[in-house]
Amino acid sequence: MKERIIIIGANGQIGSELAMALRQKFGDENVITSDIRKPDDLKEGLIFESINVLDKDALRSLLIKYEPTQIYLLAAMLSATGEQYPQKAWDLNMNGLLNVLDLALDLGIKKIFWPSSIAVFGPHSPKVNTGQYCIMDPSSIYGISKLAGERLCEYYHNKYGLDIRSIRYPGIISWKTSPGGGTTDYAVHIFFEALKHGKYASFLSAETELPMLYMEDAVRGTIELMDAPAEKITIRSSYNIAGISFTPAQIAEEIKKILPNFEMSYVDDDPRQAIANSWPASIDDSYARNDWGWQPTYDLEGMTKNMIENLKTHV
Ligand code: AKB
Repeated sequence: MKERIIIIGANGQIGSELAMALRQKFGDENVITSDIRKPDDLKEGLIFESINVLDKDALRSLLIKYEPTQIYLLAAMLSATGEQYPQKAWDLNMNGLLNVLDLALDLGIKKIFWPSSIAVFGPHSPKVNTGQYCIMDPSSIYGISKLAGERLCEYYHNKYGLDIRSIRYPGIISWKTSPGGGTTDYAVHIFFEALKHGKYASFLSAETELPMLYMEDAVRGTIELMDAPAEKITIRSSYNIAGISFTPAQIAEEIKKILPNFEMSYVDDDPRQAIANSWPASIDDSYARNDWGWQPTYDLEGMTKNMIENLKTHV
C-alpha cells in the first residue's frame, strides 16, 4: 500500500528531522508537514499546512483533504515550559492527542506515532536502568500528561484496534534544529555556546546524569518502530529506549578534548534542576531491543565529535 504521512507539529526539534527522513523514504509528495506556524524557510515543492491541533474541525478537514495512512503527532509543550503554563501544557498535550485519536478512528486512519518521554518516571521510579514497568509517579505536568497519554494510546489500541506506536524519548541532541522548553536542552545549547563563545553556564548541576540520544539514532529508531511488523509490537503504551547517559561535567570534559579552551560553569537554583532530579539517570530498553531490534549507534565520544564537526561546517 502506498503510504501518505501527515506530521503534526513538524517545525519542532524532532519533527523537522523526521520530516526530512520520511520525505527521503516516501517522497516529498507523500509527506505533509503541519504546525501552528508556517516555517520561515519552506522549500519549494514541499507540502505544508498551518494547523492548530486543538482545532478539531480544522484538523478533520486537513485529514479529509489528504487522506493520510499514517499520522505523526509531535505537537507538545515540553517539561520546562509546561511548568510555566501547566493548564496550557495539559490542554495541548492531552486534547491534541485525544483529537487525533478520535479523528483517526472516525476517518479510518490506522497507524499513528505519538512520542512519550522519560518524564513519565518520577521520584519513586528506580534511578538506574529504569525499567519498562516500574513505579511511575511523574511530578511535572509534562510527565503527568505523557503518562496519561500512554494510557490513552494503549486503551485506543486495545479497545478500537488503532495501530499506535510510541517511544519514551530521552533528551534528543541535534545540530540542525534547536530544542525548545525542555529540561535536557542544555546538552544541545552547550555545543552552540562552546563554538560561539568558548564557554557555557549549565542550568543543571555538574553531577546530574540524564538519558540522552543523538538525533540520527532517534530518527532511525522511530522509523524502525513504525516499520516493524505489528505482531512484534508488544507494548502499546510506549517503549523505553536508551542511547547515552551522561552528566554536564562529563559532556564538558568530552568537548574539552576537541576544544581545549572550553570553560564550563554552573548556575544554581534553576527550576529545571528539580525536574531533572525526578528523572532517571539511565534506561533499560530491553523490550525495544527484543521486540523490534532497537540499537543505538552513538556513544558520548562519537556524538560529541559529530556535533562539533557539523556545527563547524554548517552553522
Ligand atoms: C524535555 O526535557 O522536556 C524533553 C524530554 C526529555 O521529553 N527533552
